[in-house]
Amino acid sequence: MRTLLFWLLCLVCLVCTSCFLGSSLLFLESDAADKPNLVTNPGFESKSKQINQIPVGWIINPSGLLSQEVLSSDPAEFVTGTQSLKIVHTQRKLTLLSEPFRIDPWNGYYIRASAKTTNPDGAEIFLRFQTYAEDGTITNNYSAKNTCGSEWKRGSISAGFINKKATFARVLIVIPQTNDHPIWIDDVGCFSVHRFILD
Ligand SMILES: [Ca+2]
Repeated sequence: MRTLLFWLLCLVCLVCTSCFLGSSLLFLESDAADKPNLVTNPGFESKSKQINQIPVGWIINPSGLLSQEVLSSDPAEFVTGTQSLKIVHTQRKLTLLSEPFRIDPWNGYYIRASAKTTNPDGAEIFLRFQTYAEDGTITNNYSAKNTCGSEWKRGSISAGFINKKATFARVLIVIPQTNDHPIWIDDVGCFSVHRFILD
């Protein structure tokens, strides 16, 4: 009877621990300090001055928007470096996708991006962290909403318990229709901040 009680207690503890870990995963900006940023050109500093040239290290979807004047570098607004990416005059939602980078599914990742807008109603930016198996199949899709306004606002994702088939990932930033109210994006990042097993 005592043995049964012991194992029942162990089971309860295990379930509680799993629930706790699963619901309390929260990485902070301080966890990313001194860690390498896995995103190429995260501050949109490497970019031609020409309007509509996609920043180095990023692609845009749908690519048809390239024919419109929607993207530019803005040296008047930035969080890091000397410029940010300015998006304006979009008639529909668009997504910025970072270049893919290698990940380890046993690690935990902190993902961030800052945004602002002149829209008096604010703008809802969606930050996503998408992981993929070697064949390109999506294995995980983390998402967080960043409702930004006239001041720079940072949104973040704490990602862990990644599907063990995942080998690489991208950061995605989903921009709503802007019309005449620009949205600025800067200071993107993805950092490996935790290890779930002992090496
Ligand atoms: Ca910048």
